[in-house]
Amino acid sequence: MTDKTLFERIIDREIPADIVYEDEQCIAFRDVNPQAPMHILVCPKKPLAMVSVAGAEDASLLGQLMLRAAQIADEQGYKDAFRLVINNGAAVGQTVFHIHVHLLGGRSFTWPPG
Ligand code: DGP
Repeated sequence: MTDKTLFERIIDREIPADIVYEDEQCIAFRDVNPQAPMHILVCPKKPLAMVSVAGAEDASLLGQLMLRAAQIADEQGYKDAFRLVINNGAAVGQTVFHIHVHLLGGRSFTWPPG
């Protein structure tokens, strides 16, 4: 048995993923169930369950996720045309309790979101 989240297991290379970016703090890989032509998950390596449990000490890390998402979008050809989504809590659709930013692009999106 393991207490690791699915995404910690991807970080630790225990399960495969299509990794598109990695540094000391963050990792980004393609979503297994893509909702757009570009659907990448940008995660901190620190195992924080959700944004609402992050603290002031995590401010820089959370900022890094935004910056890395923008960088990856640019690298993927979606510099000024991407959407970032973070689900915080099961009630709004979070299923993996390790913070991740959904980076989506390559189609039109409606507002408000569903
Ligand atoms: P959320 O619902 O916000 O917690 O998003 C979780 C996402 O994780 C969902 O879009 C599907 C994706 N996902 C689930 N299992 C795997 C997996 O094993 N590999 C990858 N790459 N993505 C996964």
